[in-house]
Amino acid sequence: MRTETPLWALTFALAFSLVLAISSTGCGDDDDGGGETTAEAPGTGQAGSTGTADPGNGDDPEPAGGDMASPGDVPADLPNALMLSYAQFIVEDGQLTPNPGPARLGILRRSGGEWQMETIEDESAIVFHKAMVYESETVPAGIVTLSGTRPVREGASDDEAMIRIWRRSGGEWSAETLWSAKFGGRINRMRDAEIADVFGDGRPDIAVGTHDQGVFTMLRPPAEAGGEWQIQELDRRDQATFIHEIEIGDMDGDGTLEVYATPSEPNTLEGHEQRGEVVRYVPKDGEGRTVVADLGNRHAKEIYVGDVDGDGRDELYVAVEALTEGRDPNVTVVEPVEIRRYDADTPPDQGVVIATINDRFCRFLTVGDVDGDGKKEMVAASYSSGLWLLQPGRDPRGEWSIESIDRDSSGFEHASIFADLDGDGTDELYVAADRQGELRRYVWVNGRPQRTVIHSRAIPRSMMTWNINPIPVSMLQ
Ligand SMILES: [Ca+2]
Ligand SMILES: [Ca+2]
Ligand SMILES: [Ca+2]
Ligand SMILES: [Ca+2]
Repeated sequence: MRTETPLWALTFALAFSLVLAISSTGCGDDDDGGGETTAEAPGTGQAGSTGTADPGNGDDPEPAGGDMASPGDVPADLPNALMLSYAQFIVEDGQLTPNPGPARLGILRRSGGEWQMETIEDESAIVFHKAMVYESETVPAGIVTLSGTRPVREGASDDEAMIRIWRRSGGEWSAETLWSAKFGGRINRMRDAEIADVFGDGRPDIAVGTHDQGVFTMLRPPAEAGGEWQIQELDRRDQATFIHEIEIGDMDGDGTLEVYATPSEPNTLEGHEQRGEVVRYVPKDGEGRTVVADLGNRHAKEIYVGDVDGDGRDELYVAVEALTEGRDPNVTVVEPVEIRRYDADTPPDQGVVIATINDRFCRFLTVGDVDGDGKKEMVAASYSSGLWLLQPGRDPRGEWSIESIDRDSSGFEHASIFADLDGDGTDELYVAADRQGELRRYVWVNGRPQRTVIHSRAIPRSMMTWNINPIPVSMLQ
């Protein structure tokens, strides 16, 4: 009997087979047990200031931090929690099955000296790609989720991708659907979104990119409380175009926000050449798609727009995936991951390589201030070579310094975020090390990263963490 592998299964099978190939066993404790709070010294090593990270050539690991460090000292109560967006596979009798479970949102908060995990599941989807806090003067605060579905099937009712907003009332969570859609392909995903006042009317909008079909849509909140959201589709490609990432910023400094997206060709199992680009839209000015980064025979699933170098102007960073040869598990990197920088006046083919990472891909860039000195740092979370700290040098348009934060941290997405959960003005780094089945917190003590495991699961491959975002605990009451 010939069976066709559905695309979602292929995607997840690819993801999980890669994770399987590199996975170790036996780490973690109970899935929902709140995790074990342990302090560890991550396996760090300086990669020097060459702008190149090569895990094969790093120095010997050195212990992190000093004797004064007490990294386990997370305050007993934190005013902010973390939202973890998951896809999950059903575990039966302790065994992992190939059956996807409902989309799952984990809310992890620290209260009374314990990390406590609460979960929300949505049976109408098999993945939450992201969850974000939303609030405007016309819309009460809630958690906005982006979901992806099973493949479209005749007569099925669960194959619409959805943007929903969740609120708690009387202890129960309920969702209001802001936008649900099928895009004409086999699978529907609200793949990424960002929130900002893109139209400049004082109300934050939601900019959404989809996978498949490369649809770019703006969700505009009602002008008056209780009114309807406006759904404005501003671009649509075809089934062979996936958007993985949306960013918003003002790179040209004219006071109007631009929206950036990363359309690329579909993934292939071989992982060979895959064309991609970064495009810009200016919805307020009615300006359509403009290519700002032409990545040739390569592509990116991760970009970051923001003022990292502190000169008052936003710039674009693109994590260009490697060129590789061979199939899993024998993949060779031909051209490594590059982090390229583009300013508003950079031609699309002239991005500056600020760092390279000898890995296959890097799906998360996050920016924060690890030492509270007012200057920002960037963390690149690569697929299998760990976490890297990137800092601009004297010329932020040249090569940056790059050093290892932790080599023992990996995952297909490797979702990471800087967030100041304790509100002390210094960002902590939170990382979903899916291969290790752990959620980890890093703080910098005496200039060195200190790792604490704040949650873990018994079967690392049972879940994939797509995104992490903070949420005020006051919204969870
Ligand atoms: Ca602008
Ligand atoms: Ca800047
Ligand atoms: Ca800093
Ligand atoms: Ca902090």
